[in-house]
Amino acid sequence: MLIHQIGIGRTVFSRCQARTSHIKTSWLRTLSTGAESSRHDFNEKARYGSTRLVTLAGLGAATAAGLYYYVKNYFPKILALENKVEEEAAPEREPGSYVDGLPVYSSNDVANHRDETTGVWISYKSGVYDITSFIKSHPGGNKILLGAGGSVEPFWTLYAIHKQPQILALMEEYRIGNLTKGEEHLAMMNMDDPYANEPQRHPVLTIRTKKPFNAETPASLLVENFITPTEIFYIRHHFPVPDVDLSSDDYSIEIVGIDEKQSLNLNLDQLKTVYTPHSVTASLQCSGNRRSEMNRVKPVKGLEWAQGAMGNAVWKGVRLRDVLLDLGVKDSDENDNWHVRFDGLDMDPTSAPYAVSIPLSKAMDPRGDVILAYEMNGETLTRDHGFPLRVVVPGTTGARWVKWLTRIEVSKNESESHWQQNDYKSFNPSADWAKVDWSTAPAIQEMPVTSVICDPQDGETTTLQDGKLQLRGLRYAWSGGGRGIVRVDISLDLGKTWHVAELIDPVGLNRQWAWTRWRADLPVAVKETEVWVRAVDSAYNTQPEGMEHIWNMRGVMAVGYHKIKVSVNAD
Ligand SMILES: Nc1nc2c(c(=O)[nH]1)N[C@H]1C(S)=C(S)[C@@H](COP(=O)(O)O)O[C@H]1N2
Ligand SMILES: [Mo]
Repeated sequence: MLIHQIGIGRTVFSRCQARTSHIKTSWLRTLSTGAESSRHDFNEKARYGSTRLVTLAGLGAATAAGLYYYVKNYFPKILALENKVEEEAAPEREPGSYVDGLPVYSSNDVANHRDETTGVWISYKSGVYDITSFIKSHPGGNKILLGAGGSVEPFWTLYAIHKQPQILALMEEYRIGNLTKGEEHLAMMNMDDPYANEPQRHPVLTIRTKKPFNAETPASLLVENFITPTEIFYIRHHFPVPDVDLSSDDYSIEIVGIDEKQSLNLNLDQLKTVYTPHSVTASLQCSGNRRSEMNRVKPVKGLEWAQGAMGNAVWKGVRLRDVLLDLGVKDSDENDNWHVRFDGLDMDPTSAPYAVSIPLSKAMDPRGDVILAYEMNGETLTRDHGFPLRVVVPGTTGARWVKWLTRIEVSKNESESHWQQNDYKSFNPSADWAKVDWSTAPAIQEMPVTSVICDPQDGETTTLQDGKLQLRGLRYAWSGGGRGIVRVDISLDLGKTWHVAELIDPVGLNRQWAWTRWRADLPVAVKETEVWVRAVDSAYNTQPEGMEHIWNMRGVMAVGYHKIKVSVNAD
């Protein structure tokens, strides 16, 4: 079944639109004016300011989802300051609740207070807040007024996970009144839903979150095919999906080198005609794949992926190496420690685009197969997978495969983005979220070896065939860095004895970007059995036995043996 995308006309969240003047949504317009430039000084102040200023910066940003950025980056700090914050906090009551005796304002009244001359008001549920005094005390604060005159809720429905009770309690300090009863909803309607123009998705996907959309392929379908059909391929978004209109001249890819003279600006047609196409079959896996198994050891922070945040596809595009050579990047070991940064068109509400980087040496490696892809499985990329262009970084974790690619920059430093610096890293199992220094761990690039049994499923009852348990059809093994799978081992007796599985797909030792499916038919004499699987890659790396000792607070690289329990029916 093929899904046809439906375009609903309205485009949100697209930076190419923000660049031209096609912006239609009110809050996006606000975002594009100044939000970007203020982000840095806001951050600086938050970092170096007093407790109070940090707190206030958070509140100022709360006028929109600048709060989101704040919370995300300074969450550990907020936790550390929690006690302090509580001392300072306003009257204890349910934030946003109706408070008897306070004046009542309509959503129109709130909308008429958008700047310093009128005063700056915002609403949250039934609460009306005047945050003008904060703006005045915070130089440059007016620039971060993203949602002035409206409800902050639409921003928080976007990033519900970041709605922090501490911030909500603080807002009550600025409480001036109640919103006219029945208008809470209206206030929200003043904002456009940035998720109004999402593509349609295949109903078989298991949804983890709707906004942003995150969904995985059910294990039972996952590896029925060596190449995962596009319409059931897992989807991992941080934000709403950009909608790029190639018929307008808005879309281009900016490519900049280390010195100012090095710069290229290409549209998609130019990219396709100037460079030789190159295809690569490569598996894409999210750093958080199998996180739910790790979560069972002890809760971790992140989407609860089972085994389906991975797929295998044929990607076609042009070699990034060719483009970079054209730009003037030297094919030499002088720049081995440099990086290539990628920006997507999707952005957080402070206009920070989704951005990450990879080592330049990977991009320049003629055998690294890094491509700027415009096709997936023989068809134009779908919006969910990055239309019109995404980077494909074989052997490297999914987070680096930037979708809706709009900017590439060669740099001596890694991307400064949140996703490069403060996410997608792993720590010691005892590391504590509130105290951890993210700069001490490198960003995940190549992933370790992993393997999975998809059929039968954990807890399933299965029927023996000729007295044998069939682990057939649906399982995969894969390793990062192009290391092929050389062996898959299965144990039915908790590791006392091991069987060797048969590898189904052709396997190379190196430059093996695709997964390898395997099969095993094993005799079982008992009714209940626990099946363990582990893979060995071409460097003889194998998986750790359990998730316990690789447990990390973010739940990334959950690559312990896959263990399932199955009951067997006598045949
Ligand atoms: N621009 C952009 N690129 C992105 C992301 C994103 O949110 N925005 N998510 C990343 C992550 S974490 C993963 S795992 C993969 C998922 O790719 P897919 O949705 O095509 O499966 O895209 C990566 N590229
Ligand atoms: Mo991911």
